[in-house]
Amino acid sequence: MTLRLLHSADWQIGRVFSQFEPDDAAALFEARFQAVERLAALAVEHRVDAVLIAGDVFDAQTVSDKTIRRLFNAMQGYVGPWVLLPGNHDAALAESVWTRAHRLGAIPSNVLPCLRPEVRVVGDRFAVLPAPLVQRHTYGDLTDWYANAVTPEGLPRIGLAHGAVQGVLPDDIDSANPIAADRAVTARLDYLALGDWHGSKRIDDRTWYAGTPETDRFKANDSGQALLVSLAGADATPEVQPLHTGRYRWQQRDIRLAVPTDLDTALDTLAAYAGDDVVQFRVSGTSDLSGQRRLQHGVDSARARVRALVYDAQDLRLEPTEEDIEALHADGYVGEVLQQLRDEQSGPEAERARDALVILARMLDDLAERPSVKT
Ligand SMILES: [Mn+2]
Repeated sequence: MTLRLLHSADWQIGRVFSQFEPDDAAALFEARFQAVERLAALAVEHRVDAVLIAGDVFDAQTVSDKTIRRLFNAMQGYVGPWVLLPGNHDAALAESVWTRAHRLGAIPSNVLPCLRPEVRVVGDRFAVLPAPLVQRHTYGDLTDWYANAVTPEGLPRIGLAHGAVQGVLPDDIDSANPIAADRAVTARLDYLALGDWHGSKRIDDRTWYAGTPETDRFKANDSGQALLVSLAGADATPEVQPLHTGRYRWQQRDIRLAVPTDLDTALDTLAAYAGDDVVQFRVSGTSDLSGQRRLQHGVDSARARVRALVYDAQDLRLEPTEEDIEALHADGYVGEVLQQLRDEQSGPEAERARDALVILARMLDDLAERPSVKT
């Protein structure tokens, strides 16, 4: 009978998104529990034999008791086995988030945290070989023991580990924690379920990163998924199908303003963002004041529509045109200040000069709009 597993990882429950405004940060915090609820529903829908979570279930050892309890509540929709592995963020220290969860009595009987590297048979269907991190960083390969691990005859051997497959991933991964690239072969595993890399990624036929079920950073390609793994029998190659689980779409956009149509591109891009987008929007290059005004309007209106938006115009240089300055009615002393700020944008105080220029332009604008006031 086909063994079906749902492979997930890097839930990072309790993650605080302090780079965003508080209401947006709270929604992103909540979204991680909702992703677990969706995983439970998928586990039921696909009638899996177990759900495997390859580490970093919790984002930190210090998450609140309430967060711990809420996580296990979010798992209630699926009553089959959940096999949980500590990662670098929630390592199985002597005193850890796991020992606290245990003391709280929060862990249901169908949830199996694997705090020790020992074979466990799950539901008489397969043997899992967990390689829990017991500290945040290790420099030895915690999956070394797999090769000599004895598992019951006839049961699939499923590895569960958290770390960096050597020689395959770019080096900006979360932590050291090396895993040999050929581990599935050398340890005769039917499947090796990995975590730490936040996008879904195939290493070989039997070795996959699931990625995080809810994206949590801008650089995480193919995140927001879980893997449905089907093993038809002994020696069969696993069939691995990504299932969509994520809600929010994290996107980063850099637009350089050089020719007039670049501003249209920027405005069109902003206008296309929708409610579940989490956006980092950067502009650089140069703009005149009227362009800057339209851009700011586009940003403000997008900000009120999307989940979260971070706007970075640090490298945008303002070049007021003669028309801009004329429209501001800035002659005499104010006109000189304006010219000075314009020039200072290429000096050491560039950022302050640009900010001052924007503020001054806005004030002059406001004054110009009031008919009774002459500048
Ligand atoms: Mn990790």
